[in-house]
Amino acid sequence: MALLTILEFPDPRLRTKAADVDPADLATPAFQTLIDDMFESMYDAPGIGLAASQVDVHKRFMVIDVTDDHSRPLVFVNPRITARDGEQVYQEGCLSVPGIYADVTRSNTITVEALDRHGQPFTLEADGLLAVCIQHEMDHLDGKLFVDYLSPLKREMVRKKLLKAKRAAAA
Ligand code: QAP
Ligand code: CO
Repeated sequence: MALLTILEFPDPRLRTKAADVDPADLATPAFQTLIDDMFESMYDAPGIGLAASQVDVHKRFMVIDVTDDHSRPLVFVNPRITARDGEQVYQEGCLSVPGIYADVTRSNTITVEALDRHGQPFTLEADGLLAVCIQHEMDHLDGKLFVDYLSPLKREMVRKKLLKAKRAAAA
C-alpha cells in the first residue's frame, strides 16, 4: 500500500470534472489497489472522506469513513443523489484545503445510489455528518470545493493563505 499525493487548492486540476467509472475497471488489481491506497491516505491524514479527484484521478468514485475506529469504510462508485430533504449547517474542512474550516449549508438527509468497490449496486439513506461528507466528496467529482460556497473575498483570502504557506514550506 502507498500514501498518495493529495492536490491542494488552488491547483487547477481540482477543477476537472470526473468521468464515469467503467464498472469493468473495478475488477482490475490496479483499481482495487488505488481504493486501498486512498483509504490509507485518508486515514493517515487523518480525514473522513477522499474523492479520486483529490489524488488526480478524474473518475467518479470516493472513499468515506466517518467512524472514529475505521469500522465503516464506504466506497461510492458513480454515485447519484436520488432524494434530498431539509438543510443542515456543518463546519467543513478538506484535505485539499488544509487548515481552513468554514460553515457550509447542505441537505440534511439524502438518498444516494452507487456501486460498491465490487460493482454491486446499493442504496443508502444518510443524514448528519455522513450526508455532509457524501455531498462534499461528490462536489469534488464535479470540480467543486467547499470554499466555492464562501464569498469571493473569503475565498481569495484562503487562496493567498495557502499559496503563502506553500511558499514558506518550499523556502
Ligand atoms: C470532508 O474532510 C468533510 O484542514 C472530508 O489540516 C469535512 O477529511 C466532510 C483534514 C467535514 C464533512 C465534514 C482537513 C485534515 C481533513 C484539514 C476531511 C487538515 C487535516 C478533512
Ligand atoms: Co474535500
